[in-house]
Amino acid sequence: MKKVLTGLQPTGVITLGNYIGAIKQMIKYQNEYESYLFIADMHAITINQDKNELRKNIKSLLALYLACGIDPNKNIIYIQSDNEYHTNLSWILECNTYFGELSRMTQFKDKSSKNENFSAGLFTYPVLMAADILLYDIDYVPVGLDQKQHVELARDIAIRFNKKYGDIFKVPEPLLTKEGTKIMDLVDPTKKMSKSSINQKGVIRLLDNIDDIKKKILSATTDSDNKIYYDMENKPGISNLLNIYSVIKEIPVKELENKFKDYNYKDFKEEVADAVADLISNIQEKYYRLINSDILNEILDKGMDITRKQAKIKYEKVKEVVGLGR
Ligand code: ATP
Ligand code: LTN
Repeated sequence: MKKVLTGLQPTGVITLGNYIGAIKQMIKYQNEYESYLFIADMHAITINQDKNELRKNIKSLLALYLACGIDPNKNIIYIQSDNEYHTNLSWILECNTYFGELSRMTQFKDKSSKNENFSAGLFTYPVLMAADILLYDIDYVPVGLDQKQHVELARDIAIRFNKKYGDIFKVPEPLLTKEGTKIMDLVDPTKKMSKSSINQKGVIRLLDNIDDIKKKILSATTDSDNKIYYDMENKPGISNLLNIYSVIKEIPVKELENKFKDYNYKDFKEEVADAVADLISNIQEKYYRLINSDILNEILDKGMDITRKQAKIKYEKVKEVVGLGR
């Protein structure tokens, strides 16, 4: 069976963008592929984290995975830092990655330009991501558009390593959905909706108050044309709302253009707001039932055991071909 893997960082409450770009895809794939879903806490500390917040976010992210519809019987779910082979392999891969390659990563350029004192971890972050993937012979990696370049780097690293040391790693492929590729900020629809965004009004988080969520959608930036059709370049606000509605309702954008052709913006936004509110209140109801339950630790223990065993085999193989140890 083909294998699929993705991870999200526990850097705050996840957004509608994360849900659509990563989690929703995994919900679909869990029925078709052997699925791995993890909490990328080692990636989270590439930028400064408050330790209590981080710990809280890790558990909260797990409960959100489940509340969104991730089935623990169909996914191997684990915390990245519970499995030391990720960072072990990452070091070996770093020694097979060029400084120039990492310098070209747009996320690094973006994030490092915002802060003078960025960590070395922020720079090597994509290599750890490659290790996350290459440890398990993964076929597909569902991500949003912002992570595509990192998955491509993982491919390059795998191909280069295989050339040098033999056929060790499976070469993974990124999986992107058309509509969900990039959900934009509601206030500035030319910018990605991001967990770490400062302006709260543009970002919908899965644990936001439902009335606030509706308000955010009703006041989303649009244009003065008052016609509803998809044109990301000239009508980014409306196109973004069409994308969101399309993914939630599973109706192609083309059909929606027809459905909404006689709507004004206010009525259209109300329909989008209701769809998002329905989805998220459902998730929240499940989340609050799960957050203090013992089942969370059981799931993580199981995921840790399974992935450690699998990762150890791959890591030992890598050590051997590289000539490390005895
Ligand atoms: P941060 O703001 O801390 O960088 P983020 O919101 O970008 O966080 P990540 O944890 O980096 O979230 O990403 C988790 C997953 O969600 C990744 O697969 C990423 O591609 C996807 N994703 C993030 N933002 C969006 C978005 N706006 N639209 C679609 N997918 C997204
Ligand atoms: N860098 C990713 C999270 C992440 C990931 C991965 C995604 C870490 N390792 C491996 C897919 C595969 C992010 O910030 N979204």
